[in-house]
Amino acid sequence: MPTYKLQYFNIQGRAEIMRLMFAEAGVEYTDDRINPDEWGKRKDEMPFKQMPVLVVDGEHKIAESGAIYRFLARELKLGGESSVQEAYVDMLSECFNEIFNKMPFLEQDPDKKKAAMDTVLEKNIVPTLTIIENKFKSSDRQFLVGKSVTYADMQLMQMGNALDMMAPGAMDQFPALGKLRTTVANLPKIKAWIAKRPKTDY
Ligand SMILES: N[C@@H](CCC(=O)N[C@@H](CS)C(=O)NCC(=O)O)C(=O)O
Repeated sequence: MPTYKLQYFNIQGRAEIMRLMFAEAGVEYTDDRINPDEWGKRKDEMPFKQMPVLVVDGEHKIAESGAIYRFLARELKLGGESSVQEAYVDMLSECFNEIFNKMPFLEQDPDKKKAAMDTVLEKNIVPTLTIIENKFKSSDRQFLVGKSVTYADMQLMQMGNALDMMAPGAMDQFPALGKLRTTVANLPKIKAWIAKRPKTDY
């Protein structure tokens, strides 16, 4: 079994999907949370001077969230059971990444933040989630793709949590996706991780 070290800040952010994947797979890893005060000194250790970074066997440093999700999905069997399922999971993952990347998390001015969030909601988030909600609602599946949980379901859960923070109530118009969030959060290993993980705002 390889060794894994996940490097990120002490927040959920882009790395929480990876932590959820390790939790669901029951695989050990080092959860290396880097203090912002140290970041200036540590930045140059990272392939693209950003995190998250996954270090495999102490020597392979993998950067870019999407690349890490896909790598871990293959390692931990959390990315679909056929090439076509893998492609669907990847497709949904890219949609959720795009939504995440468009949210104005770092905007400090509350009025500008709300205006930017309203625009992203109307132009991107609601249209995309409406398509996914309708497709999911008309299926008899418990998870977005296939018969078992994948990292796309975990991204949906995290994106829902981010939306609750950035646009309270916005997820209410997607009841089927809301039910899926609850299903994922109640998977026993995920539930146990959520209960014990470090408490951070996001
Ligand atoms: N495209 C990268 C973006 C990574 C990214 O923006 N990382 C941020 C934290 S979420 C970071 O390292 N910020 C510190 C910095 O840029 O100095 C990915 O998807 O992993």
